[in-house]
Amino acid sequence: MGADHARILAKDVPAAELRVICDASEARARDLGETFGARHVLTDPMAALSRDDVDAVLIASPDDTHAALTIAALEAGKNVLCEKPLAPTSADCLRVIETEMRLGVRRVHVGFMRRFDPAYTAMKAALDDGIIGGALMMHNFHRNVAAPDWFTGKMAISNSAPHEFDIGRYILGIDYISITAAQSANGRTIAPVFMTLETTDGQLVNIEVNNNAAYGYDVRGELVGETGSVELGAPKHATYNVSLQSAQRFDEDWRPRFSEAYRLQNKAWIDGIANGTPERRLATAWDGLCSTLVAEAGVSALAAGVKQAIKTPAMPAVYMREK
Ligand code: ISE
Repeated sequence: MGADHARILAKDVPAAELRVICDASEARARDLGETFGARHVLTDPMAALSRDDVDAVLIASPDDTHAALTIAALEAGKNVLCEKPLAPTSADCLRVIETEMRLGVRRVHVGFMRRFDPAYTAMKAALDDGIIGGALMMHNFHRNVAAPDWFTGKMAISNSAPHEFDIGRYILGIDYISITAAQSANGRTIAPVFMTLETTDGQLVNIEVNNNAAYGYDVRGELVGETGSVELGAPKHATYNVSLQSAQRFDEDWRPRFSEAYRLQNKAWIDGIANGTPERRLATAWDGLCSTLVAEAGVSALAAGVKQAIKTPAMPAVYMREK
């Protein structure tokens, strides 16, 4: 994912200059640096964060390093785009928020790029424009081809589902009040997880996460309103008609499926730094906290087998967006 962000920033965001690539593997960092024209290659993130010639840092390291690196970047006066989740624990998300508030800045954004996806944008516009009436339910499918060997069962909830937690909260303009979670008992290492959430406005949101779908990367959604519904479209660029069959291809993973969303998100992030006004779709550290609170409750619901309440604290004024 870091390599893909390096490519986007180097090739698709003219206002950005890719200055440093930092990776635990010097060989990989050097290869990327040469490919995308970064001037410096490092393996020590703190050395990268402290450079005077760096204004902004994109963090795409393993989830449990996100909070510490984000805090270090804030302390070094940098702007941050941190890949989701902001942190696997709400306590670490709160450490980031406390750092921003102590420094009196709001310089952290979180990589919930689906907010910039054209299909989700159309879904939100249909609701905001009153085309389907008031929102009642949202159905979500999130299917990966195969989980990497380091992926755990609860990561379906803590690593994959945060996208649905956030996009549901963003489109509906709500917070969640409860979650139930269950996993199919077919014995596979990462069997599908099914969740049902209730919102502060009385809606129901359900999410299927299947990290071993095998057939393709397939993300679907349907927003159901009082007078209609909006289904998520997926960019299918071609239909193949051969041997008495017609077929369309699935993407192998999220990078091609959400390539436009990543491009728009990263451009909005850099443009917001340049003009001093963050684009309102960019997720903040508070959005990161809200998603992780849901994920923590979801993991507890899965373990306990009973509905878990979700208690979202009042949003500090500094994170409130103008309407
Ligand atoms: C991955 O980290 C992502 O963020 C992808 O968008 C998501 O589809 C995948 O399930 C996650 O593991």
